Amino acid sequence: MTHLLVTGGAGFIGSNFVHHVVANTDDTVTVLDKLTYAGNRASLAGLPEDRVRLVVGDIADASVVDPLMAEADAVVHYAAESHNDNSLHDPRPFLDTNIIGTYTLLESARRHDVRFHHISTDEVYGDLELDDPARFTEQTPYNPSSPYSSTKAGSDLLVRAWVRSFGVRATISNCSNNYGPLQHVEKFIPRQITNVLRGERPKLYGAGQNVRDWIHADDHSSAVLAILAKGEIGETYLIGADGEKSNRDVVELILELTGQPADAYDLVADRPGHDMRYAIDSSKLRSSLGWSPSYADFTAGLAATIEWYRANESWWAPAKDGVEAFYASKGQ
Ligand code: NAD
Ligand code: TDX
Repeated sequence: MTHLLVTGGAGFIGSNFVHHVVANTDDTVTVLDKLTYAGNRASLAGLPEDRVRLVVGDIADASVVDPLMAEADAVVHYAAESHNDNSLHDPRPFLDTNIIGTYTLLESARRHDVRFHHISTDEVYGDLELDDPARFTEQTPYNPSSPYSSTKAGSDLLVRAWVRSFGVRATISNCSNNYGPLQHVEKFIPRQITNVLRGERPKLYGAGQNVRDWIHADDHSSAVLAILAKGEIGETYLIGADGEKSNRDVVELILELTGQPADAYDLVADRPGHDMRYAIDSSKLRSSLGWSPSYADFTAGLAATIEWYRANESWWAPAKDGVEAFYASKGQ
């Protein structure tokens, strides 16, 4: 049995990971989460108390991190400021959490010689043109566009340096866009689902042509467990499920699955610096660690996600009005 320290485990992907760990392993988990606007205690509701403990605190505070690191066999580091639109409005928290927070965790893992897995994003590679046959690989040069993605790129480079300079036993994964239950309504898919559920129209940035490569959060979790179990120290693994779709196609599918006309959406102001396309080549993860995704059917996964939001309005409703007021102030 392993004891995991999961940072950001009350957020979207972190909480999905904790549920996945409880369902699929004997491991115990301490979640360290600051419960920012994006963290939600309710996302961990129903998990067994003898296996999952929540500690509310900041990853940038060494006095909080150190005792938790000392008792862990491994740390899985999800905590981050994660939303591009927020990073364009106020970049500072992204530097504090994504850079200083990751540095604080690395120093603690170094002191206690704890295995470290760093969760990152494909956005560190910048973007691709729509007609480019290329996909991102582990060899693609870093070229981040936004304050968010540049702080994630910086955090990845810190991890690499701590492996090489100090022998920290770390791996990194860079995953594509996640969807599934428990995602904050500020993000694209939950925003559009909850708009439709409230009788509002989905909002597409620009012309809606931008492409994202979708993976179900549960498949992200199984990939992370595979890397923890079998990944090679110092290596980076790209995680993706061959799920490229334009934003317009995703909105039209949400409208179809909810019985709305296919054109019942609004085009709104584009995101400044909006990355055009992300696409992941996950061959290394598949061939070297034998991982493959379980959610092959995006339409079925999206339909189940819509049903989750329909059944869990009390989870998302408190955040919805504030998020929409923020977007309205930007013409989005
Ligand atoms: P999220 O915003 O839903 O959750 C982030 C969590 O971190 C929240 O619970 C928040 O309270 C917590 N947190 C923030 N600052 C903290 C701090 N200083 N100390 C402790 N906890 C803090 O984010 P998410 O979408 O679940 O993303 C999780 C991770 O996965 C991030 O590192 C992100 O870069 C990465 N990632 C996300 C995606 C995606 O599609 N959402 C894709 C690839 C990688
Ligand atoms: O209302 C919207 N309308 C819209 O067209 C919103 C909120 C978004 N969009 C577009 C912007 C993107 O092209 O949808 C796409 C997805 O947007 P986000 O959900 O904000 O995700 P993205 O910017 O692609 O970043 C996500 O994937 C990579 C996560 O938020 C990051 O944390 C992760 O690193």
